[in-house]
Amino acid sequence: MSTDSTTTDDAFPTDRPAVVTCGLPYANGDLHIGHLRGYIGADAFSRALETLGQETAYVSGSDMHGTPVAVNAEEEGVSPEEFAMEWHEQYEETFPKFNVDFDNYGHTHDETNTEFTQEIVRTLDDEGYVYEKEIQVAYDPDADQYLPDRYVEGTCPYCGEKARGDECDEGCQRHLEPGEVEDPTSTITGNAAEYRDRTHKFFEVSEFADYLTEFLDGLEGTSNARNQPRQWIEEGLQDWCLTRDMEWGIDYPNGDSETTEDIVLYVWVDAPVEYIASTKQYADRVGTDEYDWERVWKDDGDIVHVIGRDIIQHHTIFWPAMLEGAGYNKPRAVAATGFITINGKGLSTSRNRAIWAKEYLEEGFHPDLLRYYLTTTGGLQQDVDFSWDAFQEKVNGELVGTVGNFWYRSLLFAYRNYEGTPEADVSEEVAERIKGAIGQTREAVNDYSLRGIGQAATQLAQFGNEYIQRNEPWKLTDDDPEQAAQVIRDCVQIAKAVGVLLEPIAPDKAQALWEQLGEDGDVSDVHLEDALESPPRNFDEPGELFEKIEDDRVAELNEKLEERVAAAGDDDESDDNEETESDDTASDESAAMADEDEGEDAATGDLEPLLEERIGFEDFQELDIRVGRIESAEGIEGADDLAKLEVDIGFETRQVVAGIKQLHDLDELPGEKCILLANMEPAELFGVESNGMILAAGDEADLLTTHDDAVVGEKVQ
Ligand code: B3M
Ligand code: ZN
Repeated sequence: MSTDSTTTDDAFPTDRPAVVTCGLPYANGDLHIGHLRGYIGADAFSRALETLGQETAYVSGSDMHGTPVAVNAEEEGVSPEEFAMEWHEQYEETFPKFNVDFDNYGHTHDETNTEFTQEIVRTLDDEGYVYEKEIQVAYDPDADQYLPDRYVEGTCPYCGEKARGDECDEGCQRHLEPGEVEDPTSTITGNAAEYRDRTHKFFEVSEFADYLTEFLDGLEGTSNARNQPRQWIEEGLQDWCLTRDMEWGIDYPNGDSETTEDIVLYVWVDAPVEYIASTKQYADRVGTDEYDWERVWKDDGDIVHVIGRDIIQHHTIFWPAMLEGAGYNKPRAVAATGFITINGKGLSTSRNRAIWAKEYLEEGFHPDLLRYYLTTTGGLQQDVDFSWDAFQEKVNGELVGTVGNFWYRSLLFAYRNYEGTPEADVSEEVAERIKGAIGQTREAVNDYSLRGIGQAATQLAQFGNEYIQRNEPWKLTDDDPEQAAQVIRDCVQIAKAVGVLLEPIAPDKAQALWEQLGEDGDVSDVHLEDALESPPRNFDEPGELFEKIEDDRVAELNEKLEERVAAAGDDDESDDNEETESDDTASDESAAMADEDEGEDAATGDLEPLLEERIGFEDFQELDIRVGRIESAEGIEGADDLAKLEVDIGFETRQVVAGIKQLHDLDELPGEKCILLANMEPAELFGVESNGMILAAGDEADLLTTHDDAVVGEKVQ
């Protein structure tokens, strides 16, 4: 069992309508692979739900408001509306090219979203959850302008990293309230900002602490989306400033008072409301008999949010509090993905170290290859590194070598010898194996494991290859034609089943196979059980559906990427993208190894003697020791002392096995910081892979940690 979901007796498919959403892209620039991971991931998940027979809508929209759009529009010298609309239209064209098939894709500036947003804020206000407060707001005297959010930069008060006005995107990922960033400078003029008093509207998020604790206990999805917010709640929730000194955005409802005259709602108020607005637009189009949006959002529908892990706080604290306060339903799951790195380094748009959506398509690669790579390389919450080499290896190995090879050899053999599907019943062994794969998919969906969904399909193809190899039908055609027909009959069924199972991830390729089998209609409309239905008796000569990526192609792509990163200049320190992880540089404040506190002395007689032999600094540097945060901890069955931990180390989540089962309350560990030796050789203990070592002192395994602001991923030196 994966640790990714809480167990539920209410598994998918349910008899309620579901909605799957992905984070709204800011309509402010080209899309890249970091964005695509979320849209493709959510698309694959929603398709997978449908194969289970779950009624599902997949919706999203462009995020048009706020400073992310206003700042970029200003640079281009156009109005935010015109600017955002152009990008919105581009996105609408791009998504289908990656087989991202939204049931509705709207935007936050339209009437539906404006109405919903104002209605929700009005309700929160009427219910007494909103109050006014005078706060200090950054102001640029030269530009004669207030400086909300991205108009201001400074230092994060929590972790000391460089931060933007409303988010610590290079450090601890926290949301920052107006006035919180230290040493603020204006991004318009570069001048130090002044602070001025302004009255703003605040939402009493702190009132929802108990509600949110309970909500998180029942929340499905990835464990990071439960554990991080639990920690924030423990630290004490701050109320949330709902308004900004800007023109671009949605007006505060009942907005004629002096306070609300020159302010608009903060972009993070109206952005998630687009999930509701977009669902309603879909229902309006297909009819509410077909899809009951009110049941989803106001009653008991299953709401699944797929997001990047940098916006967990917005989706697990602010958003559910807003929904609860305004009388709406709550999310069933929040699945938060890790980041994408490129060749082991943080994706950076300013350094042009990214794989752009447009570029990928221009290189002529099929979208399903990237879909497969992004969904099946690593678990959902892990960071995924993209390199053209790794891409080639995965495509050539799993898609060409395993899936494509099996499809082609089975169908070709069947076509040449039987002009299609041989007349025989599927063997018991193969029917059982296919049923097993269906069960695997079902479980993977309920575990929010896209990789599991992909693996169910590829492992079945792998079985198919072994089956054909083991039975050698080419040797049987003369001596035992009946048995030869049986083997090929089985293989054709496996081929079809692999297609049905792979559809959520590689919809075009699955459809192509479907057509090669002579099937009618769309494979995206069938359910998992159809994997067991016989394919048509006759089909035409098949073609190969996957093509090997050659080495010289990869060399060429690597060169191109290197050249453009070099051209962008590697001396540029700013990582300006919200998907970016900071590079692997330890800050000055990294935790020191030695504990200088000589408090209570243990009798030295009980201590292990000090080692005589000294090591050089180089030897020490070979140890890659990192600050980590424990995301989950569970005992390993059959092992008295061992626990399996998932530890976030900034770049990725590591699974480690530690001998602490008896020594710690495992339920208490998620959220705790720890110190992890990251370049420890992987080992397997009780069949569980351990990929690192948690450092602990003494027989009681007192876990090492840091005592200040060292952030997750920082190097211990
Ligand atoms: N527009 C993009 C981001 O921060 C932001 C998402 C909104 S989701 C409601 O990833
Ligand atoms: Zn921070």
